[in-house]
Amino acid sequence: MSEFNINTIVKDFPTLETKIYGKRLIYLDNAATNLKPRSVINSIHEYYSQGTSNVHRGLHYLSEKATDKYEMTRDKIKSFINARDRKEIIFTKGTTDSINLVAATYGLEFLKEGDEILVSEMEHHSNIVPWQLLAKKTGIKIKVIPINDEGEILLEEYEALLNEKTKLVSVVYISNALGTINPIKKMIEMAHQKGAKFLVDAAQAMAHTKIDVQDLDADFLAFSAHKMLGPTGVGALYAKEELLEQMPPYQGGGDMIDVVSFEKTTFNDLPYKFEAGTPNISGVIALFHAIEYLEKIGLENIISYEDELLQYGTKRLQEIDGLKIIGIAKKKTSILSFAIKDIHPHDLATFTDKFGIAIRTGHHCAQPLMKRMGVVATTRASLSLYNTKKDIDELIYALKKAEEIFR
Ligand code: C6P
Repeated sequence: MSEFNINTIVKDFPTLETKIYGKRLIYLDNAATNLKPRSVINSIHEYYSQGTSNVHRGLHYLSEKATDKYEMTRDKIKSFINARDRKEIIFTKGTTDSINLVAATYGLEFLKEGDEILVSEMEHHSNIVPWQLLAKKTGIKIKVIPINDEGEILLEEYEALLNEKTKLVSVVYISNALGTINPIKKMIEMAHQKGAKFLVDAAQAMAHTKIDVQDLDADFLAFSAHKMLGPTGVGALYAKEELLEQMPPYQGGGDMIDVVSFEKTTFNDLPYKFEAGTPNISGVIALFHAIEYLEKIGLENIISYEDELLQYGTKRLQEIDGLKIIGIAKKKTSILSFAIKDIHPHDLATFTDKFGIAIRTGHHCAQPLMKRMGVVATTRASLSLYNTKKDIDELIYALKKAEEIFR
């Protein structure tokens, strides 16, 4: 097991040296996007200062070097999530793009009127709206798996919703607004028993839990680099090869073709069939370094450290009068979402900002979930491997001050 040394980890993230209103930055908005280690930042600088070139197109030195590095990330992801084959990794703009890819290709090709898709009540809008757009075009039905007051999926209700019309289940692994870790493996098994495919929204899961797509038997898995220490605007879709082979291309353009004529175009092999146009090359290369960093620290170390912080934060939040934690699932990670009686979340975030604290308030792109939990918005502190108990102490201090002032 690699060693977890918080003092050296903190030094790897230069943004933590930033002063906010003259104060130390306390970055607790990691579910929105997390900070980047120096190796990730340096790789982007290096690509643009020494290695700029397009991929898969040139035979010159720099193009071949860029292509090699770009393709190395595919191999890195393959081993990180234990995919069977590198062809099963498609680079996209991120989770949203990956889910839209599945809706626009698999969905349009294979789903028809009368078919049903199941999503849960705790989904991010990215895992609701693409299916609604698809439903408009195809006449499929979207059914919603309910959750309990703690923020856990009701498995009996899920079982009752599954039937021979269910063609796809699309559920979040870790909720961005509650922190709930869903029993995805079990849910996939249940969906497969009815012959339905399963898409996992792993946006919040990649840096907070170990993912093995073969063990899960996931059909599709979507994620974003920027929530796993990588850059924005890049991510990937994992899909089983047999599904990708059957799916039509997503977008048309350079790189995704084999032969083009005005009469007929044939398409490139996997994974390139789904990667039209010049991609986010520096972003993909930087993602390699993000995964390498996570591996260096060790996911198992990160998980146990974040759990310690979560337990500590959960306990300390109880000190605030009138505070209710939204999302108290038995299995949860790294997210502290809460509401404080008589204080609007936006007032709270504006106030804590002056202490150099970055937290997010609002509906977290999960409006149906907010409705289910009986709130319009929550305040969310989301944790990452470089946070400390001191960060939580300062948040509690600021919340206590807010309590004094707003009441
Ligand atoms: N959640 C948050 O503050 P993109 O924007 O494509 O990288 O990720 C979308 C997305 C999909 N699913 C889940 C579970 C997510 O958490 C997110 C992004 C951010 O919670 C921004 S709204």
